[in-house]
Amino acid sequence: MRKFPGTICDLLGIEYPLIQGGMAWVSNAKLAAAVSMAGGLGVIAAGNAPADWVRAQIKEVREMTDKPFGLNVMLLSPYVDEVVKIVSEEKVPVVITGAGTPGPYMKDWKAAGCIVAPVVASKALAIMMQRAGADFVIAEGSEAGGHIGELTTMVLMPNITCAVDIPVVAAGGIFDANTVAAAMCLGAAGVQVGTRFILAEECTAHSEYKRRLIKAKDIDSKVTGRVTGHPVRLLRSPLVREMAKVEYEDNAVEKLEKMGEGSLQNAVMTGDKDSSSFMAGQCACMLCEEQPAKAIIEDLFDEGKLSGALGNVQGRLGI
Ligand code: TUI
Repeated sequence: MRKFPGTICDLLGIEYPLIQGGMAWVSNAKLAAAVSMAGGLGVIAAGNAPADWVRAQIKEVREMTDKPFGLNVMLLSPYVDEVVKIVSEEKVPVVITGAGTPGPYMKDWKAAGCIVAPVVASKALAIMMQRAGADFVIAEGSEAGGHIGELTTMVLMPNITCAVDIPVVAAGGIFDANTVAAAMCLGAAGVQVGTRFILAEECTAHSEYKRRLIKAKDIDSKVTGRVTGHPVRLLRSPLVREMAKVEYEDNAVEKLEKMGEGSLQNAVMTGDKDSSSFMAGQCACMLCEEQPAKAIIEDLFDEGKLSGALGNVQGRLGI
């Protein structure tokens, strides 16, 4: 029997209904290729990177694998107009958008044959994206790392699955077979997993970033920037403490933007604790080791673990 019927596997031509999160600077060609080769959808994150870097990463993935891959376009990027054009020129198989509304770009991307999947954090945006021609949406709850919306995955998923007819992929808080099973219970056609892939052996993020993820406790997950209107979830650090002090001062928006500038790139490239934003989802506290991407995927979709999770549910419900 075909594995994972009724998921995004057929649409995307992948083996596991898994999308690797598009994490700025973390999700480069090497990580994306490893995930795609292991049967998921590997994703390059354009983040705030210049267009030349993005084009080079696409070329690199294609040199490493013939499997489908995705490009995550962060719509607040200063280079967004150029990156949007690269998507069509390179006929990127799957384009995922974050931090905004991709409506104006949709027609060109569809004409170039791309599959388009916006990340949404509300029902209204999901409906709007379906109308604009999205192939599926990724509902990202506020357990996720990085830029987040208000609602948790548990509330966002049912809100969106009942409002649209296109497939809904769940994101935020998914890191093992139990949480994959929970997402499927909420009607997900697949999952997007970010934070756990920072601990992939093929992920080139700095060892200090990985060390902080492994030692993180549940209460180490913080949200900064609520006052700027761009809340960001990250791990507790000296920089986060400084940001919290500034948050309610005069000109907080400008000050926070200045403090945050380059801080994600610093986390990934230098690991310097005083100038880094170690973005991570709430699930960081559950992660304990570095593993090959393939082993992560096999653990997420381990048949024994998935059927164990669902068997336990049936057992407790007596059905
Ligand atoms: O985009 C993300 N996560 C990100 S982007 C990022 S880089 C960054 N750096 C500094 C400040 C801000 C971002 C780090 N993490 N996830 C997808 C996502 N999209 N989450 C929430 C949303 C979202 C929010 C509002 C999508 C659409 C939206 O629409 C509002 C509007 O524009 O109407």
